[in-house]
Amino acid sequence: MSRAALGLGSNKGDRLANVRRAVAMTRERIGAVTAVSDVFETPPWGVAVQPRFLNACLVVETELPPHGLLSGLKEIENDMGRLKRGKWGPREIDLDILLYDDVQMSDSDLVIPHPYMHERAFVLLPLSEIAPDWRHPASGLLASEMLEKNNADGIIRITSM
Ligand code: PH2
Ligand code: MG
Ligand code: MG
Repeated sequence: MSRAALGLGSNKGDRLANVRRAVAMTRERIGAVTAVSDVFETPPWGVAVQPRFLNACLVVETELPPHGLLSGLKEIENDMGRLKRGKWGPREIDLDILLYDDVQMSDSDLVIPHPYMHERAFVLLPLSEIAPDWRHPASGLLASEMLEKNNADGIIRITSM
């Protein structure tokens, strides 16, 4: 059994319903969800001119190997009506693998840990709540320590899951 930390984001449609539905589908298809963060509204990062996101993180226990997990998450995104749009543009739901045990891997489809997690407060703030002891396998830093190096301005806690 492995443990993965996932990041969830939505900035299109009923954002809160999308995030909640994605958690339910993760539970049905991926494995036991052992921790869920609060939901935060966050300013768009990367492509700045787009609607604000709702972001959250969860921890799931799964038998799926990294690429199997990635396929399962993409199926959830597709089944929730996500269309191929530009990189970093608006989406109904985005499900990203942040951490997978202490795995470090990189190929053309998948990079673990997530290559941008250390520079995204919208990931690090919810992650620090649910995985306070989980160190980034490359840097050795906790989410809370990575968060200190980032600007969390404009991030608002909206609700619990
Ligand atoms: N996801 C992106 C690009 N920018 N900004 C915020 N605030 N939240 C996201 O989830 C997000 C983003 C690409 O996946
Ligand atoms: Mg993403
Ligand atoms: Mg993604």
